[in-house]
Amino acid sequence: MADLKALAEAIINGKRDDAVRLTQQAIDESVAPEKILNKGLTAGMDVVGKRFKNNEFYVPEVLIAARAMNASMELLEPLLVKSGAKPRGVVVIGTARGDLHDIGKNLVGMMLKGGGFKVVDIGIDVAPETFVEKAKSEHADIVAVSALLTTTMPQMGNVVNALKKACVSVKTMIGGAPVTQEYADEIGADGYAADAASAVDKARELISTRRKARLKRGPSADAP
Ligand code: B12
Repeated sequence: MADLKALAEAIINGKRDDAVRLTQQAIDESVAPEKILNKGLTAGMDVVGKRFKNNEFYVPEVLIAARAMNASMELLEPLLVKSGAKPRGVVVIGTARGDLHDIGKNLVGMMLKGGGFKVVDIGIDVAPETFVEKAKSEHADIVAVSALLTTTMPQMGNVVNALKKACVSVKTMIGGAPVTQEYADEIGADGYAADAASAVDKARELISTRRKARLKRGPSADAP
């Protein structure tokens, strides 16, 4: 019988082959793809996130877990699309203009994917206009920007301003080693998180605020 707890454990321990086998087994037994995602992959990645936050896991363990998660996702993704299951939200993520650092961004992207988000990674050295274009074309709920250099941090403010100027209704989230909550407040970003696990919590919080605001204003109030 399909064992989603064992699948979550396989993700936590980064056992890619076991994760793939258990995912396939659940699919073969007609377990709903959404259930496999939530009770297997996301449940596992949530534990990975908590351990990372508590310094029980480091970058390599997270990357290995994310690799197992990605392998399972490859089997699950077409079924999720077919079943019409909606992701928790769409996140467009990139590294600020002039900045080539992407290890942290990639980790955040992987954790968000594990957290049930559709993640559109637009790479490094991304111009504010590209963030705007992609936010529009992907119907993003959140635009996430990473910066590792003090010299590229102001580019995050440029992204926030460019989105406002283009009237794109989207939440913004920033992060990277030199970034702080104070800086996020200063540039008017909606959220900041210090690490990849907290980024998932923050993204969930932003999505829920966004949904509540939408309900208050009515369904057609803020189409992207
Ligand atoms: C690896 C590295 C590089 C690699 C990057 C490879 C790659 N593919 O990313 C290379 C060699 C290319 C590089 C180049 C440079 N680097 Co460099 N680099 C680093 C280093 C050692 C590690 C960064 C890293 O990957 N950390 C691990 C990840 C997991 O952590 P993280 O990025 O902080 O991400 C976490 C959080 O911040 C957060 N997060 C990250 N992004 C986001 C986004 C969102 C939305 C959210 C919510 C959260 C979030 O979650 C992540 C996971 O928990 C740091 C030193 C350090 N200890 O930070 C220097 C460092 C960042 N680099 C530095 C410098 C100066 C440079 C160069 C200018 C060097 C040079 N003279 O050429 C160039 C700049 C190139 C450019 N234009 O970007 C300085 C920056 C100083 C400053 N304050 O501005 C640092 C701090 C080193 C130092 N002490 O001087 N670098």
